[in-house]
Amino acid sequence: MFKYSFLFLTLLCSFSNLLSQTTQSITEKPNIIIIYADDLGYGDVSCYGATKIKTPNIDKLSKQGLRFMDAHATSATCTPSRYSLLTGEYAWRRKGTDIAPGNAAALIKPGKPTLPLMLQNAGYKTGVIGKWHLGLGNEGGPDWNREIRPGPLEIGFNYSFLIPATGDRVPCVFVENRNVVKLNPKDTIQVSYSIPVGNEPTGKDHPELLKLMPSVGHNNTIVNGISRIGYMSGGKSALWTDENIADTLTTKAKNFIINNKSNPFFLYFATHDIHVPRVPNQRFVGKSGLGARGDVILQLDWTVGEITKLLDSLHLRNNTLIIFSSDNGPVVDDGYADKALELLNGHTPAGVLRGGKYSAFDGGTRVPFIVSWKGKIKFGVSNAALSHIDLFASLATLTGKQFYTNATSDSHNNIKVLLGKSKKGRDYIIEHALNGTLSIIKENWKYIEPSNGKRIDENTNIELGNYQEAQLYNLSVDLGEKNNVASDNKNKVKELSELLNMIRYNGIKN
Ligand code: NG6
Ligand code: CA
Repeated sequence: MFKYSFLFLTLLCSFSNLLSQTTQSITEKPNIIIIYADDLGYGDVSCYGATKIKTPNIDKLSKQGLRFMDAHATSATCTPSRYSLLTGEYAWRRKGTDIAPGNAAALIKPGKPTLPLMLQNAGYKTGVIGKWHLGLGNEGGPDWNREIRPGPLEIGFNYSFLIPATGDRVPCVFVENRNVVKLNPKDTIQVSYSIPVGNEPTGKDHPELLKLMPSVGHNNTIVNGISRIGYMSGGKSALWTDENIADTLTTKAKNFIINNKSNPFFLYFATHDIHVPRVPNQRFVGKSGLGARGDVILQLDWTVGEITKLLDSLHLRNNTLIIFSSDNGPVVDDGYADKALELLNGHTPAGVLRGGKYSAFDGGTRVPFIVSWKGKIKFGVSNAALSHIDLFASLATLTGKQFYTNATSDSHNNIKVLLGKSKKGRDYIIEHALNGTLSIIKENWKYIEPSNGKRIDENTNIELGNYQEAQLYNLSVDLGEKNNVASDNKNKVKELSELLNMIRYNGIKN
């Protein structure tokens, strides 16, 4: 009896040793940097085919890694995309995760499993720098004059330096950890999204004070000669200067890297570029020949170069996984008369794709996606289907925190795809457009569910992709979604609409 138990124990020990060795050998803890651009389109950078603009630093990153041709943000707008990226859960499962006003309460509640929390538990120092747009504070939104919580520090980040919402929404101040930066306590900040507060001039009443005119909306409080969405007063010493946002964020990101170079770190670097208002630093003004929109693409490219050069100089490239992508597709005129449309000069921000930001067509969510990890990822191009929703489970698997992959059934482990070790991408991709329309892509067939939503967004002139009848596109021959072949492929429509509904209602995991 004793003999057998001993044998059993010995076998068990060697089995568990073997198991831990295997786990150890696949577990790695590289530094992880996600550079998350805003509104950058599939056709906006030269390594994705842009010819009217050159993005040498992004192209170089692509040459040092893998460029995905079929990678998707989860939504066609910012807030839901970012919610999904950080939680691994489709935002459309949660009410209140559409484009958030600048005084929204925290949308990701403390206690929810998140990407930064998972990495923190894996031993990482975690930081978020840049655009947040996921709300701050408790119900009713934050009091900007006090400690602001909950925020990133309550959901897994060790450090944060934020644009609270967007560049075009008040308050136009940075929040570092729990406080507004450079706030004079005697000059308190008031924010409202319903009624004017204080005596600050608005773009609506004082267009003569503007250096950049709105084209749609964006006519409330004027800050730095630009009128915004929402009203604010006070906080004069804390107001940002739009021309310096990219410099400030890049410096903060570089400092975070330098300060954490000796331990594994995760940096979620969410640039303001290329969102509106597009106000490039003087160094980039006029340099693209495509107006402000092109100039801020150059500024974004510079930002990427600053980060990669710093990593090179610190000899961290062998030990750093860099992911570069965008939160949603491109838009040309997004509410300011910055001549983006007039100066396009034949540039096609969405490349061959139909639609753009806000849209159910692929222009809404198919975005540039580059991964680079020197010595680990081979240079190349991948046609595998990939979604931002999978970063959570994939990075959990990489860093040995697999149990987190059960936290959300939406996020699947696709680490092999991400690292270029498998060409078989995600089984299906779900896309989420403004006003809620869902689409599904499986084996290059794309189904867009019927919708009563608007066909065209009158503000941006973007085709939203909403039709009352079902749409089916064969993306292998029709990436531009021009021929709706639903009526000739009724079985495919049935199969995909059923699969979409199953995912929508049951949250199945393949
Ligand atoms: C829209 C704004 C647009 C932009 C967008 C959010 C108007 C007319 N349009 O409502 O300018 O701010 O919201 O963009 O106000 S996102 O990339 O953050 O989702
Ligand atoms: Ca965006």
